[in-house]
Amino acid sequence: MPSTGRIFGRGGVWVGATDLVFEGEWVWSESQGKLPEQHYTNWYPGEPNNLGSNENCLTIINSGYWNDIACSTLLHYLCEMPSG
Ligand SMILES: [Ca+2]
Ligand SMILES: [Ca+2]
Repeated sequence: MPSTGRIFGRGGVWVGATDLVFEGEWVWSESQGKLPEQHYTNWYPGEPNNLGSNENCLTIINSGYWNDIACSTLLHYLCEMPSG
C-alpha cells in the first residue's frame, strides 16, 4: 500500500470545497453543503488560516489533514463519482 505522500504528492490534492464567496464559510462546490455544519472536516491544526488573505481552496495534504491554499496553485485533484 503506497503512503499518502505517494498518492497525494508534496503539495496535496484538490478537493472541491472553497470559501471564495464568503471568507471562512467553506462550501462543497458540488452539493453546496457547508462545512462543518453538514459534513465531516479534518483540518490540520491551525488551518484554515487564509495565509496572505489568499487561501480559498481546500486540499488534502500528505498527512490526510486538510489545508487551505491559493486556488491558483497547480496540484493533482480528486474527482467525485456518483454513487451506484
Ligand atoms: Ca479563505
Ligand atoms: Ca492554509
